[in-house]
Amino acid sequence: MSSIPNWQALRQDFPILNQQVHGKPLIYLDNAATSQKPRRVIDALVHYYEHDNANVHRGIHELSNRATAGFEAARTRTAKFINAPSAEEIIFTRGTTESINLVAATWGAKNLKAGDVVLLTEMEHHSNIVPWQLLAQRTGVKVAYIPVTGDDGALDLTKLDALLTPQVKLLSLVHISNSMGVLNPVAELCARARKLGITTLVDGAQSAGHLPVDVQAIGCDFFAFSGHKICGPTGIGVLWGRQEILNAMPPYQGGGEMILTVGYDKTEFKPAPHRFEAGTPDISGPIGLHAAMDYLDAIGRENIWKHDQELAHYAYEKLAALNHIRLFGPPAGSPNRAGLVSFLLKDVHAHDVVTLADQAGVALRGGHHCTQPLMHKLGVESTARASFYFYNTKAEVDAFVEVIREIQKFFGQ
Ligand code: 7TS
Repeated sequence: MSSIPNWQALRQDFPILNQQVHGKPLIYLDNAATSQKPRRVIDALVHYYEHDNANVHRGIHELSNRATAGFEAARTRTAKFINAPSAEEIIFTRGTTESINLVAATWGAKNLKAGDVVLLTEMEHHSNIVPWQLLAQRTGVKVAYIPVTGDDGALDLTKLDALLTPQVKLLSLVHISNSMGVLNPVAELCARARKLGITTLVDGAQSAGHLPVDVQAIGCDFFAFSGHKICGPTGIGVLWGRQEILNAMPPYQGGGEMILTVGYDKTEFKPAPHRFEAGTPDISGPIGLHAAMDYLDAIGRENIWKHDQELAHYAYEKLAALNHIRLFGPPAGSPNRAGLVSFLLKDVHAHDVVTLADQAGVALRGGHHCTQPLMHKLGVESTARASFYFYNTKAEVDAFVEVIREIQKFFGQ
């Protein structure tokens, strides 16, 4: 394990953190929406455009060779980042959303028929609900949900036996919930699904950059995540899938890069991953992502996980000590609480909390967090959310809770 990092010193790697917002030092607690980028990632992007920019996989000139080498090295690095058996199983996408849409549009269209069931959980992000609903409209597939028990965000696994009918062909679930901050037992659930011949997809948008991820240990068939939430650039994401599954899937989009031969009537496609990467890809994205992965793994994701959890437990405890507050997700001290805290103040809209916090320099998120069905189930419209990353400090949590206390006073509480 990497030695314990100097968290305070790491903040210096993030130029953006060193600024004032509305006259107050910025406290950035919206990391579940997107993370900030260290200098090393910014430099990798600048270096690529200043020295190596060319199109990939086609030129036989020096710059094209360099761009291709950088692009493909990022694929190899990504495989290592999630312990995938082969770089050929790594497909670059725009993000988690596109990764899941790709599976629905290709694997789903080929393997699912009317009456089959896609099993999700009630805490999924819209990006792991809507693609399946769209597929359901086209094919007659049904979508079912593992229930959430309540405000603590736990999955009601007592319902699992009844839900795992022979019609279930896919289990697709979130690793860490972006609105509840709960870490789900994905390995256990994938193992149960596997025994029944059910294909599995794990949405790792909130987990990939926050804890060590090993897709072989999880035992899933697909794993999706976004570069921008793990210190990488926006516009680049990853879909990992087992090679034999990927190579049996039809293409996603058609065009250049993904073909072996094209005739006027017939086209032969490349194997994975290129079959799924039509057209000129985002080239700087994987190169920036490569730098981000190196950066995170030098810190050690096991260290990041401990740090994130510590901040979340600390924030939860401090918020729980306030009156007139409703907290979501596992209580402080639970090993499955990840690095974010969702909450509601009595009689204060989450958007007001976020607006007032912004005036104090604190960046939060308020809303349904793209988990509208879960919000409805819990009987709320929205929550306020503080989401942490390794560059956040206990002093920032103290300042954030103080701001929440001031907001309560403002509303006469
Ligand atoms: N899945 C989860 C669990 C997420 O948290 C998000 C984004 C996505 C999928 C989609 O990722 P994208 O990169 O394709 O957009 N979550 C959030 C959030 O919590 N606030 O803003 C985006």
